[in-house]
Amino acid sequence: MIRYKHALALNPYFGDSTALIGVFPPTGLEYIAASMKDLGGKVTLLDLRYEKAYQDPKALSQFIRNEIDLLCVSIRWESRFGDVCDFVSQLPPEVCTIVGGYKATAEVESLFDRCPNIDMIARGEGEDIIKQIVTGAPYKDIRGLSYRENGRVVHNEIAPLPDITRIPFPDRSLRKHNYCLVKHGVRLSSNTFDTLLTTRGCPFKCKFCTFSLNPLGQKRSYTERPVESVIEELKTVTADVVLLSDDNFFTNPNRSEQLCDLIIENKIKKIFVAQTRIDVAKHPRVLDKAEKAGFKVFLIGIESPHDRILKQLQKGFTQQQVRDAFAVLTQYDFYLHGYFIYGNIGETEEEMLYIPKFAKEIKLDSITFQKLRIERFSSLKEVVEETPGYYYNRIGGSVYSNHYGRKELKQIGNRIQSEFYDLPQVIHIIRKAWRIGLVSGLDLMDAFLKLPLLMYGLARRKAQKKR
Ligand code: B12
Ligand code: SF4
Repeated sequence: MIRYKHALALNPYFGDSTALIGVFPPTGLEYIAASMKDLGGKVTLLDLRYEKAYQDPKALSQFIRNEIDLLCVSIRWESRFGDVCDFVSQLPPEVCTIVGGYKATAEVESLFDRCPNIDMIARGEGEDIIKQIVTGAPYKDIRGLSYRENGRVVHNEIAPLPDITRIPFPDRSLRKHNYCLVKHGVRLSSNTFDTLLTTRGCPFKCKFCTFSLNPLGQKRSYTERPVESVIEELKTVTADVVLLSDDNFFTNPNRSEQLCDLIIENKIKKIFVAQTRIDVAKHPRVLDKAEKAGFKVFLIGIESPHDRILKQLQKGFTQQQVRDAFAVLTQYDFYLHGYFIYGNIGETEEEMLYIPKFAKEIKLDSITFQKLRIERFSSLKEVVEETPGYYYNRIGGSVYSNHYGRKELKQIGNRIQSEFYDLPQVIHIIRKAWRIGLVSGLDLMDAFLKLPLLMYGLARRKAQKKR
């Protein structure tokens, strides 16, 4: 028995702070919509970042009351959690509402408390759960489900991780618009964007990372989709730029090479952005093929220039190995972006401030750097708790110490930012992005003309923040 006629898959995030992330679709929610789609009823997908009229909960409620008998909401991010709860709690209580996502799983109890209209929460990966719900399985039998019953909340046992080789990939025909790079209401590139997931999980065990854990703390075993299915999905992608959102696209270099071959063979012309480890530099043949297949941006987890900290984070490589890898990677025309972590245990100010220097030495084009954070299932949690003088205020929050509190780390962060992003670096970034075809001359001219609008948007956001 199918339990719904018309389901709404809702991405409830909107507003300036997620404007940049508006560039990518809500991948997890699209997987959920695809899993329900062939089971009977109609499915509508609404991404509130692009649906101004429905950012008003009254207007959205009206639509839901008129049309919808199953509401599926995705709550994924730490940021804006409070706003999203307030929004969801205003939606019609009479419509069956199920919520899922990384953050929803971590906050099951608090979500049920804050949103009395939520009937169920799918914990962890939700494809199998949603299928059972819509096909009428008794709630008590659905593993991974938490639900209300007679005024209390029942938590069923943990669900096994779904087999990704048989999960349908996102159906892009459910989208109503293209995903674009918009900042403060100003479109910054003529390119359109999409994401594609070819694997789930990661076999490495970096100590700070919960990427490869699902939100229940279950280690996500590294699983690959068949390459034929990836190519089939890729053929449905109309966007110009595709983020391969695998934790590490090059985990299995033979498979990556095979995918590159198939992209070339099938004449698929896209700009690919891939998350990777430095290990990819050991495979020049894969790099050659990746370049030919249209890979242009590598997002690389480096984390620290210091061997002591790399060891502490169990990153699995040394500073010298990073240097060796970049000596290879910089031979290619890839745009190289590095991720760093600062404020690590025992790290001095001088060591933190070496990040921008090191990044320039190895010729990274751009960097992002974050304070060390503690996630619920991170194995660093115990280390911080056992180290005198170190503390964190909340799960998901940053680590501070008696030496480096919030203010000190903010100042250090500002210095890393200004020392790396000086004028020559900014000019280098623009020139490189233009040279390798990430932005066109027209985009640059257009962005220049829109500069006043952008500044206005930025000023307005700053003013809103101060209020
Ligand atoms: C790709 C990615 C990105 C992309 C975004 C791509 C996109 N499509 O949105 C980019 C690079 C932009 C990004 C940015 C950030 N990211 Co990110 N990202 C990821 C990554 C690696 C993969 C996400 C993904 O596609 N997963 C695959 C899908 C299928 O899984 P899913 O989204 O969880 O959905 C499943 C379930 O949650 C559930 N589900 C989800 N919704 C629903 C709804 C219903 C109704 C049901 C039943 C089930 C359900 O079922 C889905 C299918 O199995 C994850 C790590 C990971 N492995 O998940 C981190 C992750 C999501 N990111 C994270 C973070 C912290 C960030 C940043 C804040 C980092 C930063 N400081 O800049 C930013 C900012 C994002 C923001 N909005 O503010 C954290 C989130 C932690 C949290 N609770 O906030 C994660 C979990 C990594 C981590 N462990 O630290 N990210
Ligand atoms: S940091 Fe990257 S390589 Fe390390 S465990 Fe996480 S996803 Fe894997």
